[in-house]
Amino acid sequence: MSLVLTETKDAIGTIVMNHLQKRNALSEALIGEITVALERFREENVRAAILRAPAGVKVWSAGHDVSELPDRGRDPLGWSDPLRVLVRSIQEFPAPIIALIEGGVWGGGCEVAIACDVLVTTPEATFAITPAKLGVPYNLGGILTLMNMIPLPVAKEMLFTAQPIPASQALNLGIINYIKSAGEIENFVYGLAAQIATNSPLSISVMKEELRLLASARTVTPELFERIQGLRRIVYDSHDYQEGLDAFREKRKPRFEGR
Ligand code: LCV
Repeated sequence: MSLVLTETKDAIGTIVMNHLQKRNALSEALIGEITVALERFREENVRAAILRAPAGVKVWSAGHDVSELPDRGRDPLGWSDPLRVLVRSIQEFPAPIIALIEGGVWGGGCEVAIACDVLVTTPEATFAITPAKLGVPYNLGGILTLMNMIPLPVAKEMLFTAQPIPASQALNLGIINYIKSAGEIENFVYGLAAQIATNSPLSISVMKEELRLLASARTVTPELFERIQGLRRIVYDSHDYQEGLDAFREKRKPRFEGR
């Protein structure tokens, strides 16, 4: 059974994440289908894409599929981790991707959403960044995505509390572009996509890539990189990392001991 529904019409591609039994948890299988759809859109010279869940969902995405996170001792968010692959696919896709968001966006789902170029949500949407809740050491690229999109004090609050923020606060902070009611969001998003599709695809794809390259342009010395990787290793080698995974799998609250 396919985990996504896709459609291409008038040079606008739509991907509906449709693994509702697992609340669109970003499993390797779901991510694989999304990236295949994006590749097809690229071949079809789609001029705008929309990433969404079915209308009316309570959860847009439950974030990284926790059951696929490795046990302690291995970096859970390395370069080839499916979630990292998906974020890069979105950021490197030549046409703008609009995230049409209803419901809760959790963990890595937030990074997928803010990796999109324009975010439009319903008033009930919420955003929760959850590594601290699971005991996971977020990775360098993920932290940079968050730093580029969210004011630092708010990024720290979201990372340290792991609590959801409402769409209204995300709008005030400029994390999302619009809030629209459930009855108007679809027409609004497709109107935005149609507007983009009438403009120069070459100009847009080059500006999107310029923005991506400049946003990620940071001086990261070997010492800085190795220091950060060493810090992250302390976490994913830890008792607490394993406890976070075990607690999720056993559907209980984790008991973190700081070791
Ligand atoms: C696997 C799941 C998941 C899931 N993985 O429905 O950002 S980081 O670093 O933290 C990164 C590592 C990351 O993204 O981690 C994941 C962060 N996500 C979360 O903390 C959200 C975890 N999920 C929930 O809190 C609830 O599922 C929500 C509130 C999203 C929905 O609650 P609801 O009561 O509607 P259930 O919890 O009953 O979930 C339905 C099924 O989906 C599975 C969950 O285990 C359950 O499966 P079973 O029916 O087999 O028990 N599921 C939900 N989220 N992230 N599986």
